[in-house]
Amino acid sequence: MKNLLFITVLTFSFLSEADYSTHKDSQMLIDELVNEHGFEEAYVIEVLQNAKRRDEMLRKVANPAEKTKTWDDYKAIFIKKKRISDGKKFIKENINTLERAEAEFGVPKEIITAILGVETNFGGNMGSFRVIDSLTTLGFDDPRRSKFFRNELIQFFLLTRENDIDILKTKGSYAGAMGYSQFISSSYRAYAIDYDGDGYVDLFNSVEDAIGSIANYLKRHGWKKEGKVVTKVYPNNVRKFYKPHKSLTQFIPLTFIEKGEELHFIGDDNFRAIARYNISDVYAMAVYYLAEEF
Ligand SMILES: [Ca+2]
Repeated sequence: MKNLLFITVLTFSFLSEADYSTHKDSQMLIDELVNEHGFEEAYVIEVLQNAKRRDEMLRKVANPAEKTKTWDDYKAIFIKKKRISDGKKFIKENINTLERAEAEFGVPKEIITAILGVETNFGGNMGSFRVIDSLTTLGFDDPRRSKFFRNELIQFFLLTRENDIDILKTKGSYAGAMGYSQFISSSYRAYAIDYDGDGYVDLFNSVEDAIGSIANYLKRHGWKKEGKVVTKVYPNNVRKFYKPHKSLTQFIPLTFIEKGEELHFIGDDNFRAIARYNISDVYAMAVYYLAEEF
């Protein structure tokens, strides 16, 4: 009897600690979902009760690969023989959809494919964390970006309602990015499109929807059809040696240390568009390098 009571108390304290419906900041979120978006209060509370705090997400979000790895290390992860051959295969298998997206949005099939390669290995790894756990953990307990993630949590409630997906079962990256193209909830709602014509936007099961959505995302973030991603330049008089194309509005000096050598580039509108996908220069550069391999 004594033991049983002990176990009960332990379980209770574990649950109450992990229960996001009673977190000090939860009432604000519940009020917003109920008053502004018309959710049932009991539903929101039940979802938050079922969300679990995962401390590893707090650690991961504080130390993303883009920040902790050198360019050489980062490049070695993404520019690999296997990923290059998988990408070439992907292009062959999806050539019609890729060419349709290229014609409609002006984004080359190689760039769309490279993003899919870097994000999920062409759908092979879409993330194994429950999105509800990521977004509650980061939204309530991340010291730096809780406001951003709490907004994503609201967007996730809306997305799951609109698309009729299970809020407790949906999986994604540690930061709540989902599907083939790893869209966070706000991007999913704003930029994902139906591209296989079934009338439903499905980044989890439709490669075609993912291809169209990536192209749409890049176009909406400034991709220029005839533009460049980067131009290699030499350190002195960068501006003098660089001949910008007509539509250039961005001029982003970039330096990458590659095997001990300093390389200089000017990033263009299209570099900026890729970097909007994942706010990081090394990410955009890896996508560019991988696309060049196709
Ligand atoms: Ca669809």
